[in-house]
Amino acid sequence: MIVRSLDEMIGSERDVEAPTFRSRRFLLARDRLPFSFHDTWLYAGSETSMWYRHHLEVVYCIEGEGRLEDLESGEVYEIRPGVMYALDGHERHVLRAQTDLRMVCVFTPPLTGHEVHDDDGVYPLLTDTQPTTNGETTQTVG
Ligand code: 9YT
Repeated sequence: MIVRSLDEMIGSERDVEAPTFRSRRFLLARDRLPFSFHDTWLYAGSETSMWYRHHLEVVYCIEGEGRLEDLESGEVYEIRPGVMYALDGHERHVLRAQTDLRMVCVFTPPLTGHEVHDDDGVYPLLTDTQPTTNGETTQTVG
């Protein structure tokens, strides 16, 4: 069994900052589950374009307000606490945070924690199979 609290994430390697969000990764690939589990804050006024070509993601809003645009269908959805969306078709999308937006995210396959969005908002497909210089085990496979 794995039990972790948000306090343990803050300031650790599992606490990742990006230009438009901060994400605390409770579960990553190294935890050997088939998904990763994140508590993500998107900053008020920010706009994040994403396209998870290699991953499926489910997102559940627990605080804040924003708008989600599906860039393939053009549909726009209001995001508020209690709203979930699932990117079951690898849709390109943009998330606009009107206030700070707190989202619980599940990714499969799990993130390793070393992914960075490319210019299209894509995370590469990494696996934790080979040692790296910092003692982590990460390999790019896609
Ligand atoms: C809702 C959202 O931002 N999903 C994207 C991934 C997440 N921010 C993360 O942990 O990288």
